[in-house]
Amino acid sequence: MTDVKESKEALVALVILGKAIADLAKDGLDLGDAVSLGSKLVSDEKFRTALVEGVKGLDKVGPELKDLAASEALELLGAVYEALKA
Ligand SMILES: [Ca+2]
Ligand SMILES: [Ca+2]
Repeated sequence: MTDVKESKEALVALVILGKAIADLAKDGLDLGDAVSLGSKLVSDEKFRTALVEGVKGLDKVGPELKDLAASEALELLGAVYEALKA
């Protein structure tokens, strides 16, 4: 019996990272954006924690998704939606 904790954290981290990069890329990507992302990692604890949690336990994502129940799929979708909205 597994849950979807690690899958959820990994998905949320992807969404958060994607959003941050999309934001930086709005005016084109340059070296300054890499610096901005680095300083966001240092200064934004929530951002950093989300990414760290997303990477931790990545090995459990496969098994979690293997026996994904419908309710768990919904839970993942909900988490992605919340992360997109935030
Ligand atoms: Ca930019
Ligand atoms: Ca995790």
